[in-house]
Amino acid sequence: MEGYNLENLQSDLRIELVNGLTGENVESVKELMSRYKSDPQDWKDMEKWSDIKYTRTLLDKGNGHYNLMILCWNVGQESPIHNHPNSHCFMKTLEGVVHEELYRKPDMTSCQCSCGCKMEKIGDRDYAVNDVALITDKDGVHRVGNRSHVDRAVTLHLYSPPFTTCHKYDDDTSKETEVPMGFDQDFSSRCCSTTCSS
Ligand code: 2CO
Ligand code: FE2
Repeated sequence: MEGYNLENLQSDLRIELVNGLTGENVESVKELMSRYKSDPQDWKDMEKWSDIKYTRTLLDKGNGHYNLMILCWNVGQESPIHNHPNSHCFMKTLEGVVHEELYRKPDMTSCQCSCGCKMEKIGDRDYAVNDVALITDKDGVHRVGNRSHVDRAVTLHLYSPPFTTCHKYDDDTSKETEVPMGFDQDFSSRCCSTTCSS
């Protein structure tokens, strides 16, 4: 909607999630993320690009209830297969196209191979500008990446509740490893509306 910018979205998210995410407001958060139409002017100055891996820039700590962040995917960059422990992951494409591969969450007790079982892919799709995805560990675990050889991609993510580590999964053995989820930049102190206390 015209006139609805990233700051408006941030304020509405703070209000919607003032008491955190419940079964009741998952759809509302998704609708707010969809309502915002990507305008590079809103987020261009917060981009960070690396030749090594995609970068994570924190926008808002959501008063402890969620983390809102921008991820910058250079050409060909992708995540490992990973989960979002006990959290809802909302992802909106701001620029370019990101590809998601969805995998069944491994159940090591059902794997009969002593050296591990290959991860089982259960779906994949592209997310173009303004598309919004939602994933939880109940849906599976995923790999996200920018398959373009030419165009960069930028995505906006909301995780509620926030998490500081997740698990990554080896493609061939399904072996899981805990990994820290750090930030390359932190602009959360810019968040200064009356609805934000931290
Ligand atoms: N979960 C990954 C991260 O926060 C990005 S893939 O989309 O959820 O780094
Ligand atoms: Fe993810």
